Amino acid sequence: MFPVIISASTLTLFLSFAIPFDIAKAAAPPSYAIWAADSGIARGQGNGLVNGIPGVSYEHGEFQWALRLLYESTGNKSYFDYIKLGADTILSDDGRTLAAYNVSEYQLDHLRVGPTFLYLYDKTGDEKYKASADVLRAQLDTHPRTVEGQFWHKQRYPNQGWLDGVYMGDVFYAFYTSRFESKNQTAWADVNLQLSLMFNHTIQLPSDANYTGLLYHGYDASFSTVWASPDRGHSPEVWDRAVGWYFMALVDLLEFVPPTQELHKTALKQLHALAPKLIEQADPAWWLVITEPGREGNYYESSGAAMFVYSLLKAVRLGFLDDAGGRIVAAAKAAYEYMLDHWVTDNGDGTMSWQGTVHVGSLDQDGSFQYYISQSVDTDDLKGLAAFVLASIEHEKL
Ligand SMILES: *[C@@H]1O[C@H](CO)[C@@H](O)[C@H](O)[C@H]1NC(C)=O
Ligand SMILES: *[C@@H]1O[C@H](CO)[C@@H](O)[C@H](O)[C@H]1NC(C)=O
Ligand SMILES: *[C@@H]1O[C@H](CO)[C@@H](O)[C@H](O)[C@H]1NC(C)=O
Ligand SMILES: *[C@@H]1O[C@H](CO)[C@@H](O)[C@H](O)[C@H]1NC(C)=O
Ligand SMILES: CC(=O)N[C@H]1CO[C@H](CO)[C@@H](O)[C@@H]1O
Repeated sequence: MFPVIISASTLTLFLSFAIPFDIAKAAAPPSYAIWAADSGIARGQGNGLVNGIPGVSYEHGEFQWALRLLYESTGNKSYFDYIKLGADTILSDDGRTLAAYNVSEYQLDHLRVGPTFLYLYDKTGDEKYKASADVLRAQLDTHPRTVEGQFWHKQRYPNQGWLDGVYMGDVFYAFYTSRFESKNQTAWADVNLQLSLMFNHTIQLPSDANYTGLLYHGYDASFSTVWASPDRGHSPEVWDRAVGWYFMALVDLLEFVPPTQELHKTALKQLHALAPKLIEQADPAWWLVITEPGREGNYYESSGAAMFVYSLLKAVRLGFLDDAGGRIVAAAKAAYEYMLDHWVTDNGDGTMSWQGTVHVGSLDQDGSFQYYISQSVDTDDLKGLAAFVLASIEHEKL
C-alpha cells in the first residue's frame, strides 16, 4: 500500500505543475511570426499613416520587409496586399510624390521604404513604383557628406554618421544598385565606403572604457557635437538598437550583394568581427546600453534583442557565420525564449502585444547613459514588433 500512496501524492504534485504548463502550451500559436504580423495588421500598424496622416516611415519600411518574407514563406496574399496598401497610401498616382517627404531634409530614414517600392515594382511591373524608388535614389546624388564621404545622418546633423543610417539608407542604395545598376562600380564602391567609414569610426577599441568590441552609436567627423569623444569623435555608449540596425543591414546586404563585390567582403569581415562580441554580451538578452551591463536604470530592451536574433540566425542559415559548436544558434535560441517569456503578451482577443521596446534613442542630445535610460518604453512599438516578426520567421526555420 505504502508505495501506492507515495506515487499518488507524487502524481498530484506532478499535475499541479503539469496543468499550467499544458495551458501555456495550448495557448502557444502555431507561428509567432504570423500571430505578431496579424496583430500589427489588426491594429493598422504600418499602413502608411503616421498619426493618422499619410507619411514616409522607416518603421513601415521595416515591417514591410518582414511582411514580404512572410508572404514568401506562407503564400498568404493578405501580406502582399497590406504592403501595397501601405505604399499606395503615401504615393501619388504617378509615384513621383511621396507624402511628407522633403528631400531637403536629407534624412536617411526616409529611404527605408525604398526596398518596398523596388519589391512592388518587381511584383507588379507598375512604373509608379520605379518612379518612387527613383525619387529616393536621387536624394543620394546630392546628399551631404563628411570630408571622407560618409552620408550625414540628416541635414540637421551635420558631419554625423549614425549606425542607424546604414540600415535606413545604404541597404536601399545597394538594393537599387543590384536591381538597376549592377555594373555601376562607383555605386558599389560608395556603399562599401559607407560601411567601412562607419565601422572604422565607431568600433570600440580594447583600450576604451567598458570595452565590448561592438560599435558606438555614431560619430561626428567635425568633433563639434557635445558628445563627440576628443580622440575619435564617437558617441559615448553602445546602444542596443543602433547595433541591431547595423547587424540587420550587414546580413540583409550579404544576402543580395554579389560575392565578387568588395562590399560583400567588407560586410562579411565586419560580421565576423562583431558576431562573437555580440554573443559575449548575450545574458541571455542584451542590455539597452550594452556598455553598462547591470548599471542601475539599465534594462534588457526588446527591439535590439529581436534584431540580433534575426540577424544571427539568418547569418548562420545562409552560411555567413560558421556555427561549429552551435554557440551562436544556442545564444539566439535562449534570447528568443527570453523574448517569448517576457515580451509577448496575449490580449485575449486573438491578438498579441509586444512589450519592452524603447521608443527612441537619438544622438540629438548628449548620448549619455542617463539619456538612453530616460526614454519611454513602449508596448507595440513597430520598430520592435517588426523585428520580432523577423526573429520569429528565422526561429521557425530552425
Ligand atoms: C492570411 O492572413 C490574414 C491576416 O493577415 C488572415 O486573416 C487570414 O486568415 C490568412 N489566411 C490564411 C489562409 O491563412
Ligand atoms: C523642406 O525642408 C527644408 C529644410 O529643412 C525647409 O527649409 C523647407 O521649408 C521644407 N519645405 C517644405 C515644403 O516643408
Ligand atoms: C553610378 O553611381 C554613381 C554613384 O551613386 C552615380 O553618381 C551615377 O549616376 C551612377 N551611374 C549610372 C550610369 O547610373
Ligand atoms: C578601415 O579600416 C581598415 C582596417 O584598418 C582599412 O583597411 C580600411 O582602409 C579603412 N577604411 C576606410 C574607408 O577608412
Ligand atoms: C558598468 C561599468 O563598468 N561602467 C563603467 C563604464 O566606464 C566608466 C568610465 O570608466 C565607469 O565609470 C563605469 O563604472
